[in-house]
Amino acid sequence: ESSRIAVSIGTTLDRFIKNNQDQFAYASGELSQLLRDIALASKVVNREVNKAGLIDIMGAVGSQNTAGDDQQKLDVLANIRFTRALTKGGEAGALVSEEMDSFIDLSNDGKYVIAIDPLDGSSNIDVNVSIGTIFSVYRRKSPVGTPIQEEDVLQTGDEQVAAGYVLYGSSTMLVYTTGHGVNGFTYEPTLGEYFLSHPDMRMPMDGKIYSVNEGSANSFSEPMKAYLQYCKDQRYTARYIGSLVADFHRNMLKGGIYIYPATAKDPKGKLRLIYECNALAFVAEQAGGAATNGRERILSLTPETLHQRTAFYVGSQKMVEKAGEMEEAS
Ligand code: P6P
Repeated sequence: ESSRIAVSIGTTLDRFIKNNQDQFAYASGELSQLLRDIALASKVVNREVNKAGLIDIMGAVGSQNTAGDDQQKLDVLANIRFTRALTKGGEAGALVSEEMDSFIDLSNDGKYVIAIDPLDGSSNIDVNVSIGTIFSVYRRKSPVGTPIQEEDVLQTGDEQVAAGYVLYGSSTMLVYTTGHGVNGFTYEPTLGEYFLSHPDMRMPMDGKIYSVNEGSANSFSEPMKAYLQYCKDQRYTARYIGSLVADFHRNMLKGGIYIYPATAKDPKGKLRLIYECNALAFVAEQAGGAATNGRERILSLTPETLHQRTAFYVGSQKMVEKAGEMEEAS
């Protein structure tokens, strides 16, 4: 049972971080500063996301990222904002981002490696659907002051010291864990502060919501087709926003399972292990949920490459277990 940390509704994020600093790994203050730097960047991105329709930053910018997705201008802007905040903050020694082909060695004394998807679900920007930032924090393995090594950026999810997401939705929320449970903060833009609104978040052990893009169902594996049929036989509700952070957050609060399985188009799954699945898997497990690739625990997977993809089953423990049983039975 992870030790519950000091919480009181209405605490600001800054106060919360300060009150619980001794709970963080290596209680040295750097991780606290890192979390503040991430929160700061999210405030800047939030302002731009909320104005997306007003200033000419809509639509694709013409370039593509490693995933081959058209880079929407906000994608590029968000990457710049987070990269700049984390570089200036000085606590990050290296950055891995969906928007950058290789990792960036910041050549400083930063003890941490940040893996980030600065703006996930950006195809939803133009249609005003919620989008999100996903981040993951590791302690670098190689000595500070030496060049960043592959071992620093290809760590298993279990090595994370912090992870979380920002959801730019009807309200903007920052949800994160440092391995002592999960806490959610809601942003008050007129004050520029995040306030603790969801202390000690727990994902319901079971649920009745499944989030899958059934448009790809013809190419699902037999066990995946069987699980989908099981959900229908149980009269579960289908909810698929097409924005991972939004679907994940709803399941965190209401219970449910999000699945992006292997498909013909993405035989290894579409989502990225290092800066999407590991972060959300850490949050899910810390809230009592589960995350697998259908068979194995996400946080145990050893990454081989920076942008590698994985099938992703995440949500209420009993739902992920059931889907896994059907995989095993195949
Ligand atoms: P599909 C958005 O591009 C994203 O990375 C996730 O946010 C979302 O859940 C998924 O891909 C949607 O993919 O293939 O269902 O459109």
